[in-house]
Amino acid sequence: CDDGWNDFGGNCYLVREEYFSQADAKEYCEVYGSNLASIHSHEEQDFIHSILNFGGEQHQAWIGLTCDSNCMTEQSNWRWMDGSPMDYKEAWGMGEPDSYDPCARLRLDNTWADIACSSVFYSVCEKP
Ligand SMILES: [Ca+2]
Ligand SMILES: [Ca+2]
Repeated sequence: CDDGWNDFGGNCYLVREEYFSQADAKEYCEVYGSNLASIHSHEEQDFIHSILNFGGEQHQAWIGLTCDSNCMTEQSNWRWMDGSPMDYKEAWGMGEPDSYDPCARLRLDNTWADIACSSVFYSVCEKP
């Protein structure tokens, strides 16, 4: 992987320590030939959570979780921005998704939760 990127399972991950909306985070990742991270296993979930632990604290961050319609009622409408299959869904937080906002992040407690897309967080980019 390039400098500053973390290697896991053959892919490279970057934690961007700047507060972006999810749309701005997506654009940032694309500039570097990557996407907001997609998560396909408990191991990948834990890895991403681990690289968000630095400077003495755990951080939450945007991942590439988005939704096109009925985001609150249809968990199955959620998808990964990079087009990869939604084959791991166990990380949704209790009761999530629970709002109409089509953006979700990885929280401090290592679960996913939707939130207003204009919220700002660090972000995790991923590329092959
Ligand atoms: Ca991935
Ligand atoms: Ca929520």
